[in-house]
Amino acid sequence: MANNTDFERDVKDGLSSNPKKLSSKYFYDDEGSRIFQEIMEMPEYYLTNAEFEILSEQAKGITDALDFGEEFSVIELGAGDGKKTFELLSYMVNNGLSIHYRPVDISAEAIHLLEADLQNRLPKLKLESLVGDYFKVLGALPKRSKPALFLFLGSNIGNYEIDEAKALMKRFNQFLQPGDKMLVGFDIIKNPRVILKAYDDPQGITRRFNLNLLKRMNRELGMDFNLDQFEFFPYYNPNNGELRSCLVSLEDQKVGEFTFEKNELIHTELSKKYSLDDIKQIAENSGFSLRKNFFDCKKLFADSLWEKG
Ligand code: AVJ
Repeated sequence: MANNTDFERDVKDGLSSNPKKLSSKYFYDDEGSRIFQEIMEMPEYYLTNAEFEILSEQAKGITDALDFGEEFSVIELGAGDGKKTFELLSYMVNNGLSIHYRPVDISAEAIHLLEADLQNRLPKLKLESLVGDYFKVLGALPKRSKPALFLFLGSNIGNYEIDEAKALMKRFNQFLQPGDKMLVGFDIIKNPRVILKAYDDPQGITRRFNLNLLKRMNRELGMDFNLDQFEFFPYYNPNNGELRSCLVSLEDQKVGEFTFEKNELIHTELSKKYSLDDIKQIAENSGFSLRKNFFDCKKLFADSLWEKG
């Protein structure tokens, strides 16, 4: 788990750099995870429904493509509420497969809710939840005698610049054993207005999600941000598929040691959108071969199945 000193150091570095930035990984304190739940329920945020459709309607296709036999583990990086994953897991369990599910998440609250819910709805599932940073948790996993499917869903990969994404997948790759597979969720390039709408929602839920980061800094780092002095601004560049979110300082102001000019930006998040070509490149660049892409009926989203090697 990211401890307070990591958080403090990253905030200091980010607010001292030019342009100013904060890492979106710090969105997900317990409150942030709750706001993200609200985002996933917004009609504009098509990503969740599209991936839900893939995992529920193509559970058989995905399971068959694994070619794993009766018993395997499913290790999910960034499990969140696990609502979509439930669809895939229940198909597997109800078809007599013996699944050991290990969800990993940074939010203890999110993962404990998920655990209670799953235990209740799928009592035959072997469940072991893991709270903390991906790599700390992966490093502590015991050696497996059965194959594993790693899940990195929901377009979490979109938070990384393309080179960082390749590096991240390379690092994940090292925790896979030969024959293991990985299912990665990508948001696909589409009509620019549809993309922007998903982040610029009229209800202001995404705005609240971003401002919660300032609230968290106030609470955990003793800072003194006035939330009314910052405006949320998401923008999309259809030339490169980058949806970026930022906070705009509405006044010249000082918060502790940091000065903000009027209209100065704090970059908070990259939510990258991909072409099918990008996906293949990332896979091949990080030690995987692409086995098959699974799409929703509108081709808004892809869950891409990769094999190590
Ligand atoms: C969880 C990183 C996939 O970038 O779409 C949703 C987070 N940010 N609305 C995304 C998010 C604003 C989301 N991911």
